[in-house]
Amino acid sequence: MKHAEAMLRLEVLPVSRLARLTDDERAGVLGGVCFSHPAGLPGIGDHPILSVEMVPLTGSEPVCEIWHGNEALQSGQHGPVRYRYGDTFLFGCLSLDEPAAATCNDATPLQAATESAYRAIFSLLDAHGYHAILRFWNYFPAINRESHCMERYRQFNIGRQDAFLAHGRSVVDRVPAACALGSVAGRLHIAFLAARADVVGVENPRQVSAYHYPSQYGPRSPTFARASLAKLGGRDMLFISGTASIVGYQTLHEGDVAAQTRESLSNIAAILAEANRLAPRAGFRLDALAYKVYVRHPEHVDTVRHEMTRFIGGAVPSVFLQADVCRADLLVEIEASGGHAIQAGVVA
Ligand code: 3EB
Repeated sequence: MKHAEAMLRLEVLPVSRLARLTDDERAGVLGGVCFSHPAGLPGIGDHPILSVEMVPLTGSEPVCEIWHGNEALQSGQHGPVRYRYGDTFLFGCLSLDEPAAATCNDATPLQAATESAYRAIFSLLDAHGYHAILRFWNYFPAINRESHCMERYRQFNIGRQDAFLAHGRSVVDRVPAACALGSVAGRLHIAFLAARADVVGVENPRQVSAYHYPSQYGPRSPTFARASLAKLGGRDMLFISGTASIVGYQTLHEGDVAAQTRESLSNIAAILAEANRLAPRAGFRLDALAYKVYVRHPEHVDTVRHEMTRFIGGAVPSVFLQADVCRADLLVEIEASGGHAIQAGVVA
């Protein structure tokens, strides 16, 4: 098979190491996301590296998640989207301001920015034939705040879904994995990883699919799958969406961060079991994933880390960040990926 050898490697490193990558290492970088507040990070060449205003909760330095490929890579720009790609993978990112205010009858600034961001991404991916989206990462400030008559996360969901519909994409079943978190400040930031590969959505039997959430959570349901499972020349990769203490469609364990952490991990375990059922040879394991953990209150980080280590049965590569989670009653959200190489310079 032509692309049988295509590989991804996730490297977690402090931002100071980013500037010290060798030329060879740089050439192999697809892109990545750095988390720091205040913002202001060194880029590397024209690579799509997103800079998100979030405070890392481990170590004293801003932290970056860098995706490396093993193919010959090129960079490009499509409207506001910066991207880098090889034969198999494409990583891209963009940061948009929210345009001037609107009335309650118009698209809100965040909704409009979200829709135009997703339209730009879909037009890039359609033009270049990267038909499988492995993962979206969505970050914007004040996610739980009400403005223009609606919570901002709900505004985001309308803009996102409208872009899917405008590009003739399904908003149920065949949707990508994602997360949506509240940053400290700044613009709407979106990063994504796409591929020329077969990808299927994975749902969690313990949870109602997010795209079927009832309207009490907003006029449009969120457009994401619980995970994306990608088949890449015999190698399977799994991208697990942000996962929280939700069973059915309701939040459980309000006010109890330890119980919320355990419930989130039970959900991840259920998604993993579902992925292993769909890809029996993959053998995904909880203790072989890379995790990113969003904690609403910094003082909860030790509790969350302790519960994770206990549940998983040992320390695992994890990035801990302070972030607002998209329901006001959620204290923690955990995402994970596996099946690719993992190199963690910063391990919790
Ligand atoms: C949830 O399960 C928690 O809107 O893209 C998790 C992952 C959540 C992705 C998104 C939201 C999103 O509903 C929140």
